[in-house]
This record gives sequence, structure tokens and C-alpha cells, in this order.
Amino acid sequence: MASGSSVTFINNDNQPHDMSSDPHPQHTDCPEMNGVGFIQPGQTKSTNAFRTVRTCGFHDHNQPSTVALQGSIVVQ
Ligand SMILES: [Cu+2]
Repeated sequence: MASGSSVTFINNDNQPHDMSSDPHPQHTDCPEMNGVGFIQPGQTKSTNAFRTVRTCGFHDHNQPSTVALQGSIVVQ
């Protein structure tokens, strides 16, 4: 993903999620993830624009060890 872009999260689950930057629980790596945060079922939210070239890992803060709710965004 190009620096300066944002990423849209769509919650297709039937429960809310709290999408946060790694590391858990500090969430300090990529503050751009704060644009998503708590997301209700069916809701769509976007990150803030990523301006630093790096890889941003994320997780569900309420289920931090659930691998299916983890991922990474590569900012190039
Ligand atoms: Cu967390």
C-alpha cells in the first residue's frame, strides 16, 4: 500500500471488534490504526493515512491472541 493511503475495515462478523495497532496492549507502533478502533457488526471504518514506510501489525484488542483477527499492513 502506498504511503499516504488509508485502509478500510469492514466488520462482517456478528460481534464487535476493537482493531488496534501492535504491540498489545500499548498500541504504539502505528497510531494511524486509531482511526478504526471499536467497530460494530456491519460497520465500515477507515484508518488514518499511513505516512511512515513500515509494516503495521494489528489485532483485536479484546481477543489479542486470536490469529484470525490479526494481520499486517505493509506501507511502501
Ligand atoms: Cu491490544
